[in-house]
Amino acid sequence: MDTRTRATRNLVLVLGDQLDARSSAFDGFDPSYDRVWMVEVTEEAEYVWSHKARIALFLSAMRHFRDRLRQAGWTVEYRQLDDAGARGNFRDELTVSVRKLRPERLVVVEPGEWRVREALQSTAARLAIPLEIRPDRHFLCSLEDFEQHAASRRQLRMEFFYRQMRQRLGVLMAGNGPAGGRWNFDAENRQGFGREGPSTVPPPLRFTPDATTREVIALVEKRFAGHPGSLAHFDWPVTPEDAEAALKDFVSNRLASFGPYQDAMWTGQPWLYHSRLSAPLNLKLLDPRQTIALAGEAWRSGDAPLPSVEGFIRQILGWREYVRGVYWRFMPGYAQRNALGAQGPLPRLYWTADTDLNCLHEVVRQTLEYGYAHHIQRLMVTGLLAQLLGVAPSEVHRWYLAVYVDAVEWVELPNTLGMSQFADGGLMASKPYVATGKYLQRMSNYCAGCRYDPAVTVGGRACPFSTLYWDFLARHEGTLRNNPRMVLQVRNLRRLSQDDREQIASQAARVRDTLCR
Ligand code: FAD
Ligand code: DLZ
Ligand code: SF4
Repeated sequence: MDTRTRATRNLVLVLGDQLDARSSAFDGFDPSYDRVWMVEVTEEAEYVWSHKARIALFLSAMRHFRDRLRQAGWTVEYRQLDDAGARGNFRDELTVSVRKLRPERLVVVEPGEWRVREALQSTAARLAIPLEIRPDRHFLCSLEDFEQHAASRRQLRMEFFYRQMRQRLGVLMAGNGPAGGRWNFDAENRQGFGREGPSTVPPPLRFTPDATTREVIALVEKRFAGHPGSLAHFDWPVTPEDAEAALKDFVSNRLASFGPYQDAMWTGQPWLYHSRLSAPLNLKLLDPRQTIALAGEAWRSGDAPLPSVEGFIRQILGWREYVRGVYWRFMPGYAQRNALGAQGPLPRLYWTADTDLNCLHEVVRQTLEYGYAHHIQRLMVTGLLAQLLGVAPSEVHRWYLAVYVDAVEWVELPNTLGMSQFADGGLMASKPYVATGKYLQRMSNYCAGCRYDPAVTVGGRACPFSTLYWDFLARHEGTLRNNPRMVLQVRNLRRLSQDDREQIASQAARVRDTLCR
């Protein structure tokens, strides 16, 4: 760390997901009086057993950001994980720095995680130093605006929030109404690839590791050798320039087909028509405004059809902003929710991919290889199995926070606990996302390579998803029958004979035993 001790006015704390030189942290920054503080700490990699690629991405992007600030002549107090004397957590590093530098105050932008905000606030209080928390301008909806949106409603729904955001910001609008006359093109946007599979998909731009990234990769391989995942394919954007190039490449080459195939899955094709922009967005290397504007331009210039462009913008202007609002409105209690009372352990296969359920094997293998899976792989393969098995939501949450390169709690937790596990009882999703193996058969080629049959519910060939689906409905019938969006599914359950139900229950118990032992 820098050992100079001239008087410091503001010590500006920059966390690993706040790598934006235009952020409010730097409003009024005067390099003659103010310093930047960034620390690499093992606790953030170990608090959940993080994928090596997640650790490498954060550390590499942080080091690139540090170098950029230093090149601009700013003083950056930077702690590398491998420095002698590294303290390993935010509290101890901050304590040492405050005692050494004696700043007048600390400044930080709203952190991306409740736990981290608490740690900074309690440390500042203990050291009796003021901590100014500034709003995060990266997001299009401030926390106050979300509060206002939520306060006037009995029930929160993403769709209404999203429409309001489009109107407020004039995104894809034609006068007062939506461009194309519809707010939503979901009906067109749910296609599989059929038997032939996807035609040639333009591969995404790769970012070959530079010297800084290679150094970090070596450090992670050494320090976190026992952590899950591989670094062999590491090619993520780690600077704003990389991130912008990735955005342009996506908009030019894959956005046009994003809409129809956003829910489809195919063996050996991790990216398909997805953008891979979640990590650079979440690290704040990329601005959502620029992302939305470029996608909108592609529609206006005729380079991409409206359903694809709307489908993509909905994810960023809708879901991404909405989950952040939900997180901060309902934390810290949100993390404890468990509406369906699920208590089971997370099967070991989530860390190894060692399973004969082919869909699970493919998605977990891909996750370990790349630190990436697209939304439907997360929701309808790994998430669905955990929900049908009745795994404790807190365990599912810890896994998702650990294994994806884009994982920061404000976005991961509502997606996992709410959307995927229905543990918030319907705040995020109006019904549990549950399906039999037939859904996966329609949307992927996974079942073609599997020893199980999605059409079979009991017996040796029964697809565990199909067995567990009916078992889930039966176990939660009392709760689900009151949900208007589950009427059909509960009605179908009631068509099963008592004998069918008993066979399903005992097969489900065997599946649970096998997967969770
Ligand atoms: P694309 O499919 O190209 O989508 C474009 C962008 O939209 C993404 O980059 C992302 O910024 C945004 N987006 C899409 N869906 C969502 C969503 N549901 N919530 C918020 N933003 C969204 N996303 C994360 O960024 N971090 C997480 O830790 C995370 N955890 C998830 C856990 C579960 C259980 C589920 C079901 C989803 C999770 N998501 C998470 C949302 C989504 O799966 C990822 O954003 C997406 O797969 C990232 O890949 P992409 O950039 O290629 O996205
Ligand atoms: C995820 C992560 C990792 C692996 N390492 C660091 C780190 O060394 N230093 C840091 O400032 N942040 C890291 N992060 C991100 C944090 O876990 C957390 O998500 C953010 O601090 C929230 O704003
Ligand atoms: Fe997955 Fe069932 Fe299909 Fe096998 S048959 S891939 S377990 S959905």
